[in-house]
Amino acid sequence: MSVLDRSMIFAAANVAEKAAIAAYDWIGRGDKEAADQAAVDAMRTALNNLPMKGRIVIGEGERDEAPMLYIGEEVGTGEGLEIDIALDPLEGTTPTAKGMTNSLAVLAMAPRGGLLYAPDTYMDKIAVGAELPGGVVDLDNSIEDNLAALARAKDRPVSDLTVCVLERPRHQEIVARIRQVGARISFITDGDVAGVISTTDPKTGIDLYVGSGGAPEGVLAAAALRCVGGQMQGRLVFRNDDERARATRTGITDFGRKYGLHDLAGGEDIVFTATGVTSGSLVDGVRKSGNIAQTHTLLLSTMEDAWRRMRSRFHCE
Ligand code: VTB
Repeated sequence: MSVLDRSMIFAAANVAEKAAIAAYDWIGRGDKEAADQAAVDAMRTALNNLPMKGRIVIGEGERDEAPMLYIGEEVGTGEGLEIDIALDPLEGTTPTAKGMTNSLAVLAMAPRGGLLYAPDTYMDKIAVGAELPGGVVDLDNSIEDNLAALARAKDRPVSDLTVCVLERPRHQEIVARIRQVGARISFITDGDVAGVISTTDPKTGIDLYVGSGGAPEGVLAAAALRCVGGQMQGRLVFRNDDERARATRTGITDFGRKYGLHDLAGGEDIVFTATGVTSGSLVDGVRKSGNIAQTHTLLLSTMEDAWRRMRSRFHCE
């Protein structure tokens, strides 16, 4: 029996849509802080209109550094279900500011306790799509072994596999090793939520996601994979004591823990929505003409066995 009902899927989508429309005004204007702030304000206003006892578990940061949508902030009208919310009002502030592709307004919801309360640190991640044998890849195996196992499971040569990797100097070694065994790499400049999800969508051609990105983005991606199938593992990466202290504050005691998909997003009912700000592999960006805005949103949930994309039109002020 579901605790969440389907109206929650559309309610969540509406929150992401509002954030994306607000960020639209800042596309290509070189000001990523302003773009983020616009999305944050709009998302918070929309969340506060929802009939729920909402609590942010993945947000803009800790209370002392994020005036709005901080981790632990309560949102919603205060009536109704206790809901945990993971959000990234603007996943891809840089691509938005630079007028580049692949930026999203993202939101996941689950009844209380359904999403990992993760610190704002890095996370090593690995993910593959659905319909593969359980444990086909593993964070503790070498990239060479993971690619060989994935190639066997997909009955294709390693040279035919494509790995999505965030383009960062820290990934130099793994990139060299992927090239050494002959697989293709599809780099992304930002946006590893979309990168992870792309492994589950055959039209992207992505077979594997690897590398380290934000832990909050890891929880959001896991929420999406719970809805559409796929496998993911993550392990927090700590660069200093401040980051270890952040983890302690979120209740983490085992710093070396390998999180599986259900550890990251364990809720029985999960809703995930992402609206395009600029166009990308998952969804199209916002279009605006006069006072009409059009949005394109991915709506996923564990309550439905479907990939749903929705186009909406809004009258703006
Ligand atoms: C990723 C990516 C984000 O941060 O998590 C990345 O998904 C990790 O941080 O879109 P670095 O940029 O420090 O490598 C983003 O690029 C921005 O939040």
